[in-house]
Amino acid sequence: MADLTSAARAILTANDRGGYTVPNGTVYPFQWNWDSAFVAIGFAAYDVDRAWTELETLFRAQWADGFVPHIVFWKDDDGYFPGPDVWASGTDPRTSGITQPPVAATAARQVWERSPTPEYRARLEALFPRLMAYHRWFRDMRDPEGRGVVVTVHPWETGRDNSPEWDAPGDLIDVSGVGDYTRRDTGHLDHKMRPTKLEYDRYLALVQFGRATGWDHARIARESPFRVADTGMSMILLRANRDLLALAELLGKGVEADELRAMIATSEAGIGWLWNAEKQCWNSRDMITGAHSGFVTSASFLSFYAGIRDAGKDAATLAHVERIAGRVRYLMPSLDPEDPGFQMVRYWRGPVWAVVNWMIGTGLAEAGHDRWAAKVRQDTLDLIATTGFMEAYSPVDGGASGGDDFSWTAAIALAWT
Ligand code: 9WN
Repeated sequence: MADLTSAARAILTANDRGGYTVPNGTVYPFQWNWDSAFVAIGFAAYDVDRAWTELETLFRAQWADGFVPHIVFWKDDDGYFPGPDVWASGTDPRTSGITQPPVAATAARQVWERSPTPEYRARLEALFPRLMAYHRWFRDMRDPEGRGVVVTVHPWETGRDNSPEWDAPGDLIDVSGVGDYTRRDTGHLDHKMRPTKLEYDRYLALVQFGRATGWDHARIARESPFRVADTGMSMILLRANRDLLALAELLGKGVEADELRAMIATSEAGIGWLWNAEKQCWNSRDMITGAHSGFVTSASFLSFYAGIRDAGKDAATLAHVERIAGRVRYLMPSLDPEDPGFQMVRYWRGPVWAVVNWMIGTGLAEAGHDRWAAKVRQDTLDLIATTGFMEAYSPVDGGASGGDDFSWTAAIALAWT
């Protein structure tokens, strides 16, 4: 374990660009939103000051309306496409125009609880209004109907980029005007581990759509050809709202605490819309057609993390865990291994991701499902110890998927050892 911990620290050190950490030095040379939140949780295990800095740097890129981008382009680098010129955010620093799963408030609480000193309380107090503004932005821009879910307008926002959950909703995206472009990801990595050309065309068509609106988020929420209630982001925001509420109470922020209680109540009342009664699983739903995705993915297991306690749904969800555990060596595959589209090394269509496992395992432990919580944690640590700090792993044989020396995988090793 000592070796794993020091190797994990070495990766965070190598990927530190001064105040923020790149997910991986070659493939992803900028600051990513939810990566930084997990990285802060990892830093908190041994350097709380640096953990706060990671979050503070991310929120220095927050827009005036509370939005926090999914990528911050602090420095130029040609190694990634699409770069800042394609996004054309018009902001300083330059950023993307979409967000990512809001893990930041959960990370802030984790960091705070590692070292609740007066010095860090001051930093928490300074960050709190920014976190609050981010959560209000989600409420106002991404749940305009008050359904208690998060409506995403881009697969990249979900962090589960090529999940099959986005296939059918993606059919409505017109890719005829996308034009030529050169991908960089397939220059660094085996194309079999990456999204297809059609998926990239869709990603870029949505970037072009957002850019044409001048990144007007209200308009994008109304008019985007891709609007999906993502079960992952919805569960993650519900959890983050609970964590932010705990911080609001700690800081004596009564008005904000009431606001957060209202957001939580809205989610608790509405999130059941994402329950697929036929498949007996949590899944995403297309806002345009109302259709359930019908896929059991790793996001289907985030309900425990979200703090949802429903005996019937919990039992059905645990039955899926048991069934899947009987099919693969390592939990939790990003797609049901019995699905015909399961591919063990293709990104979000099969591989295990350490950060999702951390959320699933944390939720299972909090809900008292100790056996499964222990397995998810141990499988994650076994994968890391055997294969290295990879981007993701085959749930079948533990082989590598994607890049190596990954910051958020190192962070989870630190959080869990
Ligand atoms: C697009 C950085 C990011 C993660 C995402 C993961 C991958 C980017 C890409 O890498 O997405 O945001 O270009 O493939 O899917 O979850 O935040 O690690």
